[in-house]
Amino acid sequence: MSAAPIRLVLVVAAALVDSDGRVLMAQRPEGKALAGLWEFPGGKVEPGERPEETLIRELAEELGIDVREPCLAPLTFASHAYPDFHLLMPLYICRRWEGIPQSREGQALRWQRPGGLRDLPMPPADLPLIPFLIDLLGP
Ligand code: 9L3
Ligand code: MG
Repeated sequence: MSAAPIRLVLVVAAALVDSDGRVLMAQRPEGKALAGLWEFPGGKVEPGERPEETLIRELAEELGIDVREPCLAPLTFASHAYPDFHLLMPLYICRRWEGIPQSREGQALRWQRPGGLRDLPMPPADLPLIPFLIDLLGP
C-alpha cells in the first residue's frame, strides 16, 4: 500500500472579541493566496516557534497590537484539506490586547457579530469556526 505524503501546515488564528461581542475579520490582500476572502487574522507557525509566539508575532505584524500570553486560550481548531496541503488551525480567543488594531499589510478590517460572519466570503478552513463563535458569543 502506498499513499502520497501529506504536507501538514500549522497556522494559528485569533478571534479578537470586543466588548460588544464583535469579532475582527481581515480581508486577505491582493497578491496573496485566497485574496479577497475574510479570515481570522493569523499566520503560519515558523520552525522553532511555539504557536503562542506565532500568534503574538503575527498580530503585531498584521495589526500592530500586542496580545499578551495570559489572555490566550485555544478553544477549538479548524482542519481543512487543501489540494496541496492539510491545514491545522487552532483558534485563540482574545479579549484583551494593547493598542488599536490597524491595517499594517493593506488588508481591509471589519468588526462583525458572529451571526453576520455567514455573509462574508471566507476561506474554507475558517467557515466551520462560525457555529463555535455563535455558541460562544451569541449570533
Ligand atoms: N489561512 C486560512 N485562514 C486563516 C489564516 C490566518 C490562514 N484565518 C490559510 C491561508 C493560507 C495559509 O493558511 O493558505 C497560510 O496563511 P498565510 O501565511 O498566507 O496568511
Ligand atoms: Mg496572515
